[in-house]
Amino acid sequence: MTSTRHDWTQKEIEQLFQQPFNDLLFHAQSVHREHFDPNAVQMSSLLSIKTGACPEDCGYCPQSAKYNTELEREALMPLGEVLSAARAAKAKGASRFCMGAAWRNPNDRQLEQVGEMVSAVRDMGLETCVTLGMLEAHQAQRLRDVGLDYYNHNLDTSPDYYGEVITTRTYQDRLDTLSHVRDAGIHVCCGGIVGMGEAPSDRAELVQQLANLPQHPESVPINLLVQVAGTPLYGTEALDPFDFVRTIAVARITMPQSMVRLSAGRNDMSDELQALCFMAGANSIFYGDKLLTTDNPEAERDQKLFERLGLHLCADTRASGDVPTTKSDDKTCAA
Ligand code: SAM
Ligand code: DTB
Ligand code: SF4
Repeated sequence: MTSTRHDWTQKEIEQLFQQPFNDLLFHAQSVHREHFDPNAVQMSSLLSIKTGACPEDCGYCPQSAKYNTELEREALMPLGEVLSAARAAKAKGASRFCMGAAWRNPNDRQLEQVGEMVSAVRDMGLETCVTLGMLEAHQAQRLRDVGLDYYNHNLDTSPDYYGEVITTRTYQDRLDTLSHVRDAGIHVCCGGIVGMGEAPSDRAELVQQLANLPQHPESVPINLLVQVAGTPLYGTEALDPFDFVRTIAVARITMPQSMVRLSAGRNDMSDELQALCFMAGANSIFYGDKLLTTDNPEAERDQKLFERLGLHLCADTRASGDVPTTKSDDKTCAA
């Protein structure tokens, strides 16, 4: 049984990345099988509950007010609309509903409004996740009290490359929010984006940061940059797809018990590339035809792909519609 470590050196992680591709995939798939049903995939659906006009300057993001991306800004969505989107996601087979807001951080009034959405979505028998930007400790506790299952907050890239991408908040700000979420007892969803022009060493450092957190995130989204015209990173040279697969594999090896999510960027990936990502240990996807503001594969295409690959959904305690009595976790995808 592989042990769960939190002391990875950069050199060790770089050596994992540099293994011959077949060796790396075999390694990752072997680790995957120790902990998970290799044919089970978890599905989360996303909804942007507040869109655009964000004061931050994240160089990849179509929602930053600093870039002209022709995105229509939208105020906080009314509760009823959120619930109909959640109902539709559940009917299509999603087990988790993730709500994202284009905020630097929520204020306490906004947090209460999101809290109502979380409670109502949870009552529908879905797991809940929100991503709202930076949180203070009391805000994380409040979200725990309303029953939030997961908070998504990404490190995005390595500490070294970070300043090339974002200047309006620091790496340490992100680590602080993550520790507030962890301390509140909410499951952590934390990953990053590759294909932003970073060096191979930056991808290794990103994985190192994630794997050396005091506790591994329960969910690790690996996003491939979705290039949006008007953002500073538009036109970045495309990442070699095999390097994307390698990133998934090394995340799987270093965080053996975490769900690794093949996240943004699937719309531009072939079915074969996605299959390689599942082989490398990805066991979660974003499902539904939209991410936050950009396109994701149609649900029907994913259903067909699952059928062709013999993949099935993770058994989910909430899928029956029963209101859970205990906080569910991802053990339902366990080997
Ligand atoms: N505003 C909040 C924040 O940044 O924490 C929450 C929403 S933000 C859109 C959530 C995450 O989406 C970002 O941290 C980033 O990792 C990811 N993301 C945003 N734009 C992306 C893009 N063009 N390609 C890939 N991932 C992206
Ligand atoms: C994550 O790591 N990826 C998702 C989710 N967490 C919030 C967001 C991807 C956004 C892609 C660009 C967009 O659709 O706006
Ligand atoms: Fe704002 Fe989040 Fe986009 Fe950054 S990633 S610009 S914080 S919405």
